[in-house]
Amino acid sequence: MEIKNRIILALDLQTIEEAMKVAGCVREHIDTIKIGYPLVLAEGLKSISIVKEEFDCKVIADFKVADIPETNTKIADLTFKAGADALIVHGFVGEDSVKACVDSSQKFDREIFLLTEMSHPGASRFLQIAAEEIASMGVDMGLKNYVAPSTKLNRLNKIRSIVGEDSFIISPGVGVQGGDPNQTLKFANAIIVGRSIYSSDNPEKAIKSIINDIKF
Ligand code: NUP
Repeated sequence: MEIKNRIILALDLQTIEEAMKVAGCVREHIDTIKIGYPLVLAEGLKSISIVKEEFDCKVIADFKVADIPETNTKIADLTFKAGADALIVHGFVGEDSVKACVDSSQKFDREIFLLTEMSHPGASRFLQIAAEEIASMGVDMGLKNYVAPSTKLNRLNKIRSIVGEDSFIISPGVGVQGGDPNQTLKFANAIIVGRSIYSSDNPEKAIKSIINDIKF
């Protein structure tokens, strides 16, 4: 996936009006928006097509899908039918559950991102232990897109070493959670940024300052 300025905007607002306002402020600088539960539970799945149509952007649905295969198929089918270009899927549920989402993505000619390890402190207790195996499972399944944390650079580096240089890693946790854009982009292909942009008084200034910080 090509991502302009290597920044994905996490649009975790809870009204479509606020979401459109923030995305409107930064529209020149991005072409990929991540939409997750906060906006979709508040405003519905139609948020995906509304954002896509207004900003002519790619949308990654961050639903961290983690159910049995049959339910995963339903979730993935509905998400792709709603217009999402890609879907974030948890790996810890195992190969059959992930494969259900892969099959759905292929049916709709879309993509999935495999979530290997998370960026928050609590993820160290359970998910970190399994993360390397989750990444290896993704490689065995032929997957090319991954999510790995910017807040734990050694872990991000480790995931990169498992999935290989030709895989595509997107990395959340930059900014408010403590991750550094430049350091993260040594190992990741793109960063995911939410609050540092949408909670700023001046979202455009905030994104420009991140872009200026990133050494291409
Ligand atoms: O490990 C993860 N950490 C994380 O923060 C996996 C995620 N998908 N996210 C998401 O990235 C999180 O739900 C939010 O949408 C975004 C980070 O937002 P912020 O911390 O920049 O506000």
